[in-house]
Amino acid sequence: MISEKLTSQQAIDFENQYGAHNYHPLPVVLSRGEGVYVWDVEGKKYYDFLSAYSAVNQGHCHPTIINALTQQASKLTLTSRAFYNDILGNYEKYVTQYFGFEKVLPMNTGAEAVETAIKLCRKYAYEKKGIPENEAQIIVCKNNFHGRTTTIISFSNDEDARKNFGPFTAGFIKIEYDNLEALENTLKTTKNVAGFLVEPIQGEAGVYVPSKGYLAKAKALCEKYKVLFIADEVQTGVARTGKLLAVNHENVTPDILILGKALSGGVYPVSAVFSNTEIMNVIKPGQHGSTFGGNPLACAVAIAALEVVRDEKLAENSEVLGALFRTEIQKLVESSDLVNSVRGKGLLNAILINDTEKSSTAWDICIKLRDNGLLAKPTHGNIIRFAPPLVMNKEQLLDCVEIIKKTILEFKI
Ligand code: IF1
Repeated sequence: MISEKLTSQQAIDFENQYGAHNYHPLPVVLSRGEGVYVWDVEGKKYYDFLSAYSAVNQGHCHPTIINALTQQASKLTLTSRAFYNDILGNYEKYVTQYFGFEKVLPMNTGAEAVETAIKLCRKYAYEKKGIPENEAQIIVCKNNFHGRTTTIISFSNDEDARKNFGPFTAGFIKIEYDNLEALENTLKTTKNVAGFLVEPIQGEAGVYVPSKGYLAKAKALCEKYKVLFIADEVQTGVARTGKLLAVNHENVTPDILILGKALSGGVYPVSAVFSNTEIMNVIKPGQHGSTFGGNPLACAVAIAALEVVRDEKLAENSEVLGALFRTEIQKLVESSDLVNSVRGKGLLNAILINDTEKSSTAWDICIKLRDNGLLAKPTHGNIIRFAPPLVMNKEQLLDCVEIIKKTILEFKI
């Protein structure tokens, strides 16, 4: 047990000296979380307006989820899939019925689930559609973010994510996001297309909400050309956008659904790939897996996390408070020339700062937001993502709106 209590600066120095420098965190050192709040080591309280990139939808340390964790942790944490256990089957039944799919393949991180979906899509294409082996193509969107493994960055166009990590995996075609003509042209002219992998809202790219009907029409095109529609809802799923899944806004049922992050409420790494029996059964014993995939602790935590989403009506709350947030911030857009626009769905929102991507303005604003008691972080230079836990109430949201307005109106470039 590490007993030494560090000051913020000591904690930062230790991370600098002993940790890889693969992040540039906002200078704040957190030591406690509860609901919509986090506290730093000096005891200062903040609203968490990032929710660990939408993993903590249920709020920090939700008692129902923590209780499930501690109960299971003292009973059975990991059996591996070499043996059965008394909770995985229960979980698989619960979670497939919860999201409306026939089968689930449990993994741990979002990237692992995306990799799993890619493998599933390719294998289905070879074994059920007769695409020649190693010729499968998967259509993806420019400015996508699906994780950081070598295959996933192979189809990224973010140079920071790719540089000097090659050689890359073949078999991916990039098209414009929210462009149905580009999708149809590619489907018409490209041989061996196995699937279309898409984020219902592009989170990392800057919370790009596609045109109304895009997802439904894209799914229809996939049906027409017999390719699998794969929805990556790692960030948009689990009530974040005001529905249980972002695809629910358009009544779209993906052929393959990818979840992660808030599937566990941020308490434990839990991800999952959902599909129907025909697709999922192309994977036979020994062809895919992971030591921790579907472990008892993950199952217990995920069931509790999903019960919280349902019992506390988090999707409905996200819808209502998200609309209120955008309405209030729109007033700021009209009264400040520092904020160009606000966009989002449910409680996944972002503001566009009136400065270049290369400027430090968005970062500097986040430093001031921190000083004023609200934690958020820019994505791509001049965009600040706002994604509080979905357990936030109206009073807290309006308090946060006031902090944001005050910070922006007082900000001097
Ligand atoms: C980081 C970004 C967000 C995701 C979607 C798969 C994954 C993610 C749509 C992979 C993960 C995380 C990764 C984290 C920060 C965060 C992020 F900024 F990186 F892009 F949310 F926008 N699909 N997103 O958003 O899931 O393997 O991380 O569990 O890498 O810094 P993971």
